[in-house]
Amino acid sequence: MTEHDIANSNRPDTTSAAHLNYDVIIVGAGISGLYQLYKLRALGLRVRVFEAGTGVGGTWYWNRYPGARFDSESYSYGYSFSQELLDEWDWTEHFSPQPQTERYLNYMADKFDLRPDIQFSARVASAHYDDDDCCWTLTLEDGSRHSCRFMVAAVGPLSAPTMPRFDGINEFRGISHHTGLWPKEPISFEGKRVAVIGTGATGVQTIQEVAKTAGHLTVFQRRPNWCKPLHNRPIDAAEMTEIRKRYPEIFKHCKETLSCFMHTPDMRYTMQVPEDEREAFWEKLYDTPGFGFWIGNFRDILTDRAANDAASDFIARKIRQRVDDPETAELLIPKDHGFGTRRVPQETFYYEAYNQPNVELVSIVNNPIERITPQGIKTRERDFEFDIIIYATGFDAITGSFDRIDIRGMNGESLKTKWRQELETWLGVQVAGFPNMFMVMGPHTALGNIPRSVEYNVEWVTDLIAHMHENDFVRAEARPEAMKDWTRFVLEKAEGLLTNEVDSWMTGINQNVDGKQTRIVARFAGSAPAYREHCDQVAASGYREMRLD
Ligand code: NA7
Repeated sequence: MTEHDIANSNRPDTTSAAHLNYDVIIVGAGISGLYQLYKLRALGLRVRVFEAGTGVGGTWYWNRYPGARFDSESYSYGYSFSQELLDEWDWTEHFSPQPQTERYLNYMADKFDLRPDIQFSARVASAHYDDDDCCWTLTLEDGSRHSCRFMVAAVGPLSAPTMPRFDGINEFRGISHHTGLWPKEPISFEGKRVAVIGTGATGVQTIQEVAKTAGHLTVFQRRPNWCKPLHNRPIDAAEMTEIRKRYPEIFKHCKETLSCFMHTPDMRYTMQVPEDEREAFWEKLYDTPGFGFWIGNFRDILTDRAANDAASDFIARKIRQRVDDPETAELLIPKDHGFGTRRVPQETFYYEAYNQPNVELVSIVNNPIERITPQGIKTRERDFEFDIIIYATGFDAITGSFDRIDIRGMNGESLKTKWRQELETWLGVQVAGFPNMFMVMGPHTALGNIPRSVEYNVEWVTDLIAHMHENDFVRAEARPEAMKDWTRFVLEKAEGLLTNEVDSWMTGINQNVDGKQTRIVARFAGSAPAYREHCDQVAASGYREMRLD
């Protein structure tokens, strides 16, 4: 008998989960949580979802700010698992606006009758693991406790909104909201004095929309981002019929591309392509809908400095052409990082908005915001009065939504504390020391076109849980050495990327959150096919990188 066997022989019988409230608890009813529920219920398991919002949709429930929409082609973003769903749902725009996406996710939830297993307005405060019973107990903010064998954290990589740390935020007498906590009731900007703080992907979508009707819009910009045109357009019934026919081809293609988008890099090296040919290629990409200029560009624009400088220069020239006032144009051109090294916002007449008389750009680099006043915003140089302040200030990304739950594994170890010391995962799915906890879209996983990665992650976790169920296993934990190996592999795959040299949510930086000031490798930067291949091998080997008891 090994030490482990002896320890196990003294344990209570844990093979039955009958004394537990559920077999599996899923945290979050976004794209991941909904699909995870659907899959696990099909195994005949007792599954419960706890969702903080009052409805399904996750990101697409909370982010109902003006102008919110996909940056991925709608038909590459929807679920691919159900032919019926594909047959029944019509996308009406190439890049779906938030209200339609929220309707889509509600339609999916209703079609598969998922709601009875989802508890809404249920924010999970803590999740503690008990190794004697191989189970998790989750405590909700209302104090209720719920036990389960397995916990799936489907909490989203961008779902912990962060506010700036300005004094006086609560003293403002007008309306103010973070974009990620936008209210359901519509807000009119007609004739109003509006401020937007933040110019990331969210800020850009918000600004171009609010500029249409605001009496006066003031944009407070710390660092500009490199944006490219989205080129959205409606999809009519005939085009939708054509798209529907192409679904198998679209999903097959997404499966083969590096990050599951419909765009794939051009395998030429930038500086080896003659300048006129390069320019023509970039003109074409600039006119192409979606992320083409970022993801479908020459293979080396995110690794080779000269290539990146040339691509950046192309976009800078576009900004100068599109913005009338040369000083404003220069403020909108990033000087501290190259194109694509931060998430590229996609825009629709964003730059032209600054040509409107009702829109003003205020750079807060040398003129920082000092405080929020009851009337508006005070910068070092000026007092502004507003009716509405919009905080487009981003998220405590990737690990933030985990940090907000007091997750404790073996011996009461805190996941937050562990990750502050070193971000380690196994396949982005598990963490050694936290048995029976699985993550969908956790750190170190391949993010890319999110639903494509979600479907893979969910199916992989489902297969693992099914395998455990079939074999009467009650405890699954990644081996510590496997976690070290995976983490090392993730770091290796990120080597040489210019992205690593830049502060952004993608490198784990958030100046508004304590302890998030050091850059980390938060995502798996290798290809999605490589990620899947690795995970498939693990499963095919009978999960040898895990200890299954
Ligand atoms: P981002 O991309 O993190 O952008 C946040 C923006 O807010 C960015 O411009 C920040 O400036 C600005 N910010 C944050 N804190 C402050 C303070 N304290 N003062 C002034 N400005 C501030 O978040 P998004 O919501 O736009 O996008 C997140 C992702 O969600 C997006 O990439 C999509 O994948 C979906 P900074 O650049 O830090 O100088």
